[in-house]
Amino acid sequence: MLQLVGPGEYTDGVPVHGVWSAMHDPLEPPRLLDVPATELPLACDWLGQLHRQEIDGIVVRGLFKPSVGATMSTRLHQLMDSETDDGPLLRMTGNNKRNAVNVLGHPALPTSRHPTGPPVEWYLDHSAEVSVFYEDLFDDHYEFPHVIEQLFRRLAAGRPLQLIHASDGRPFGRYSARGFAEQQGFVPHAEGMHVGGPVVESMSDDIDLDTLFSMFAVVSAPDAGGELVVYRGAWQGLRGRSDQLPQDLHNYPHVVLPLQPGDFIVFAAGRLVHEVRPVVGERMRWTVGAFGAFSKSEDHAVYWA
Ligand SMILES: O=C(O)CCC(=O)C(=O)O
Repeated sequence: MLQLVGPGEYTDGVPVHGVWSAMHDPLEPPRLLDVPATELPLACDWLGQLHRQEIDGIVVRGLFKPSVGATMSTRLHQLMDSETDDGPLLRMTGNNKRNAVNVLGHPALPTSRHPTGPPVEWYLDHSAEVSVFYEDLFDDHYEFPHVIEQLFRRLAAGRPLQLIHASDGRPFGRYSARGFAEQQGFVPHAEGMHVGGPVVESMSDDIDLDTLFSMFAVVSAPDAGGELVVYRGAWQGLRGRSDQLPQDLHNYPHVVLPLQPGDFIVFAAGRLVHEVRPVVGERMRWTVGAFGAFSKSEDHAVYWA
């Protein structure tokens, strides 16, 4: 059964149902559609609704079997020990545990290594270097990028989702795998605060960066903690301004999402403040994800890592 999540928090993993008016009151918590993969309609335009800000996100439960996630997280653990000429393959993105993850891939957005985002050439070279590891990660029976592109088309009334390419034809990074170890998480932020980096700025003028979204699949869940919390109304959407978060953020309407292996989420991370609560226990939280945005013509969307 299709559920709208909210208001407030999940209780023991069970979403609280909400009844929504046609206009979304800014004091209501974010609106997330929550649907089992087995009950997805063959075609709908939920991503169009996300684009028009009628909803804030879509959670698809059980997109792949937990056993697929278990295989992927074993491989990711093995890759954590690999070295490249440039240092360890999986790097820490932040400089303290509360705001850091181990990442396979090179985010186009700021990290501790590139506080204003990586230079374009560096990003393209390093993304090509790590792309071979993804071929190993998603085995022959589970072609992850293909599954996501198909899912997107289905949720977006047929609109295609296309990987971004640089003007010389080189592909952007496709995905990054993010491993949150004990105590690691992300402090509250909205992706729209960081869109000024060189890689994002190099994107075609046809892309509407005010429609930025995040999407990721959950590969493994921690014993506790690691929930995604999405807030409403806490940021005015001033691009590139990261100093605007209210002190009393936790009083803002929000949803807390415990996510399980096999779940997939796409949400308006560009305009909505969100955080990942610190992971509790030894089991890592692994996700594989990317960022996306709609074209100005609204007839397709693009993604990159
Ligand atoms: O891993 C998560 O739950 C969220 C990561 C994040 O900040 C994003 O995808 O925008």
